[in-house]
Amino acid sequence: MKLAVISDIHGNLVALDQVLEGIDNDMILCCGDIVGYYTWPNECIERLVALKISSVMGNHDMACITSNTTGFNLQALESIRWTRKVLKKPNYHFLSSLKAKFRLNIDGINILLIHGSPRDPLNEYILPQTPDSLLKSFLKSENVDILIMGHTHIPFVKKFHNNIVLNPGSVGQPRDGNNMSSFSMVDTKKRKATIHRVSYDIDKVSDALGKANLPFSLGKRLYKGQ
Ligand SMILES: [Mn+2]
Repeated sequence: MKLAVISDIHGNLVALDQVLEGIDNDMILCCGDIVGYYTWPNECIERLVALKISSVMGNHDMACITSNTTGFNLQALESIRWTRKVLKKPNYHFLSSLKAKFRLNIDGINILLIHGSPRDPLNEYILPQTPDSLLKSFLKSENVDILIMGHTHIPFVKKFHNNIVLNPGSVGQPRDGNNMSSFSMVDTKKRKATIHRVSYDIDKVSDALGKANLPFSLGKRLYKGQ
């Protein structure tokens, strides 16, 4: 089966729609952080619901439903406050229903989806430079063939024999110096994962921040891919 994996949308509907336009895969999965930062949290959730995209819970999704913003910077905090004000009730319930881990089996292959890491599903950052030994220990302890994590907004694919550990990068706020939206395609039969990038209208997202009275800096970082 051909899967598409998206993550860290952060209420950036312009980016999400651009990414979805390029996806005709059998199934789409999401690694969390659907909301926070940008101005279309309701619309992003509604897209996921309409397209039956399964998602796990991200730390921003959790902050939005609990209002616990421990560890958040000022911009993230302001944005969570704003999101809580505009979020519609059914969408609040949707976020509340998200699980920390999502397991599925496709073509006999065990796949695990998490926002952070297996040992800290919401908050641990697993980066491209994280030692392979740790990634391999996660594959073993979780008994999975393909482990997919988000949270860092930095894409990578690592292959260990037939197993894959990957981060699809971020749809709504890439942070690897490339301002194009990032997502991944996974071919479970061929055991192959690839990263894809698409550009979108950043001006539109930046302009909407001003109208919502959200920090200008959230738009600035989009142009830099930071
Ligand atoms: Mn995030």
